[in-house]
Amino acid sequence: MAEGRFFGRLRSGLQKTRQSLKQSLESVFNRKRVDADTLEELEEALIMADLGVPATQKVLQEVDHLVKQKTIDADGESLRDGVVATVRHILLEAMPPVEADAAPLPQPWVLMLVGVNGAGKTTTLGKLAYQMREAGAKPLIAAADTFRAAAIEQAEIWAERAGVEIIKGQIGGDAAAVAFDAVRAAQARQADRLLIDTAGRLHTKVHLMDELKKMQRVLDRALPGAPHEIWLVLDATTGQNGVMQVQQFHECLGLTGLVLTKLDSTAKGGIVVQIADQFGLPIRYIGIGEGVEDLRPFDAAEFAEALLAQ
Ligand SMILES: Nc1nc2c(ncn2[C@@H]2O[C@H](COP(=O)(O)OP(=O)(O)OP(=O)(O)O)[C@@H](O)[C@H]2O)c(=O)[nH]1
Ligand SMILES: [Mg+2]
Repeated sequence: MAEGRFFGRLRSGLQKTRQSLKQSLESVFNRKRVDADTLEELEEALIMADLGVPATQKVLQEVDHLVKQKTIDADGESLRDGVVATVRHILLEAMPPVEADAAPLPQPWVLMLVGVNGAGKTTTLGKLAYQMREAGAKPLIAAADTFRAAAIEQAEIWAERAGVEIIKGQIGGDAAAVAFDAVRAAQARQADRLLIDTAGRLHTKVHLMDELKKMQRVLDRALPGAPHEIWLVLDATTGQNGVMQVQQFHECLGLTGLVLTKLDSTAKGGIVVQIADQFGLPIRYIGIGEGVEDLRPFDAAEFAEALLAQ
């Protein structure tokens, strides 16, 4: 698929966020002269856009610095450049590292997707399976959400859509046991990626979080070193509560990445900047729709541009 189409999709996916940022920032950027009032207005607009206090302060300090250094002019239009540059800089810190040594992936490479109810775990898993298969890999899906019959059916629909096989357990069964069996199945079938869907749970419920820790231990027993990645799937429309979710899931499990979903249906995409700033966690993917292709690798420059371009 052409890059242009990809970017167009990202741009239209982020339209709501862009519109809301634009509305609040436009009057700031239209100022002829930057003074204390302008900076205060900028601060308010960034907080409203869910950048959070620390990231907002960072942007303000940097912009102030640029004005004082005369790197940018003290007018609104230059201010825009300063804001874009600072936001891009913050987002760059959340870019997944480039695998320089290109070490071969463990076989199978095991990924757990975790998150609160309805965050988009199963959907993301389906999109990922599809993309991996398109790229020539052989993924296997494990439906380790044994809470609801509908959850297993939903994973089955996605497996079919993605054209990959699925391992499922019994409703009410032990999710960790499903994960264990799935590792054995992946080995037997020579699948090179194992994608494990887990049941949604509140980050505040200790016993539910303990179940994830158990799955982590059981996976390591089935295949030392597994799971190789644990990604938190985060609904970007939840705003500030998302920050708490990252904190608690990370404390409990030691996350290795984030996926931010529903960026197409929220005006609060600024939360991405806040989370990038606050946790040193790579944002692996962003979800910009419900379709099989609506999952994009996170690209800081592209994202900043799609977010703040005029
Ligand atoms: N617009 C939009 N909708 C999404 C996106 N990702 C997921 N959804 C929708 O969000 C809803 C919940 O998605 P699921 O994948 O079922 O979420 P889940 O985390 O597996 O939910 P539980 O298994 O109940 O915890 C579904 O209606 C999805 O279609 C996205 O990027 N954009
Ligand atoms: Mg699910």
